[in-house]
Amino acid sequence: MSILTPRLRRAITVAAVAHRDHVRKGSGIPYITHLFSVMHLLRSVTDDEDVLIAGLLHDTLEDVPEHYSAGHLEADFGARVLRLVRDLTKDDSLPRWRDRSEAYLNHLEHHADRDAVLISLADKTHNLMSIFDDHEVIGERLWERFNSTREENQWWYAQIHRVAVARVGRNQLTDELGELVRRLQLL
Ligand SMILES: [Mn+2]
Repeated sequence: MSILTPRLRRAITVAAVAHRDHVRKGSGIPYITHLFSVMHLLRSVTDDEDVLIAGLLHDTLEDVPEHYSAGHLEADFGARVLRLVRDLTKDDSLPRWRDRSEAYLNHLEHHADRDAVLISLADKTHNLMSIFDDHEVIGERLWERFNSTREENQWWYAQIHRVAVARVGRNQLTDELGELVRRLQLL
């Protein structure tokens, strides 16, 4: 797909408005930068409009449900986009980081739509890129921002990579994440 379709334009606006008061952890830059990056990473592996839209909106239900609900998502973009975003929404009822992470991985490996796995792959690849960017600026203090340690993050990204390869096979994004995971082990 070479142009921004009307639905994709609408999703960009919705994402920018829904996340308007939301910044990236640590760097403080507007959250929309993450959503654009996820969309662009996704475009290296798919031109499916619903998947690109779900990529733009993947954090709405988890992070800004007060601005954009599941009902809005389905009314504006349809049941498939809603299902993809739901596949990527962590279970907030689990208090511990490790339990939430294991539940997410289990869902991704055994239940999530294959296209949701692609979105997760783009999401985690950009999150890990951001970790390296921030590490260059503030070094080891970076880990103080997370609810998880460096070792837990090393485990988390390695697991995401393993599950993604198992679900979708190797592609440009799994190769990119694999390389970043190797670098993370040395950080
Ligand atoms: Mn995200």
